[in-house]
Amino acid sequence: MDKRHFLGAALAAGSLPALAGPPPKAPIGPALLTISGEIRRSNRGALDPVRDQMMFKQKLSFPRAFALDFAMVAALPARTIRPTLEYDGKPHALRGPLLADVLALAGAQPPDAAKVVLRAVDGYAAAIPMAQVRMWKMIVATHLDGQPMALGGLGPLWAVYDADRVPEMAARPVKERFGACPWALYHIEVQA
Ligand SMILES: Nc1nc2c(c(=O)[nH]1)N[C@H]1C(S)=C(S)[C@@H](COP(=O)(O)O)O[C@H]1N2
Ligand SMILES: [Mo]
Repeated sequence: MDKRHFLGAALAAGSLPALAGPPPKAPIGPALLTISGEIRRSNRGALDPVRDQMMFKQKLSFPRAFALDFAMVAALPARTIRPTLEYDGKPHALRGPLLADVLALAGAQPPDAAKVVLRAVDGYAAAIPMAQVRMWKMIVATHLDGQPMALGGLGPLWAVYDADRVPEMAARPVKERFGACPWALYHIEVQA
């Protein structure tokens, strides 16, 4: 086996030191979040224009991706934030893993200058620099006030942050704080 083949095999098995741990598992439940782009681990192949209708219609394309079901997101260490939401002007508890940790599961540790495109099922998308993802400690929320969030509501996954605790955002009117926060998040593209 030459060096390149060895590296390929090691990557496929997830056995490089930086990617230590068991090889990536495919989701058991329906995939709720698909991560593509600059990732080093994958558990599914290329976008399939037949089976991946919505992603196809939204003009996504990838040679491979990392897909997560709800359990995979919920299994990551979670934190709780309490931002004031614009929909009722009241603070709410939002719980979920750090977005950066979700990306790390796909073997993505993008530099601060790289952008991630957070895409929602209604086509809303926000391109956010990783520096901001880290500074704002953005999470992928799985629960609102202790309950899972409906598809058709704000869920099942919502990329969100604690706007009240980020001074430059807390200074803005509440309606201008969440442009970077797609609810019904279902796809993340990690750009170079
Ligand atoms: N899925 C989804 N998330 C979204 C939006 C949207 O249209 N769809 N709008 C964004 C914007 S621009 C803001 S200011 C807040 C609130 O948007 P809304 O007032 O349209 O709900 O949610 C953000 N997240
Ligand atoms: Mo907005």
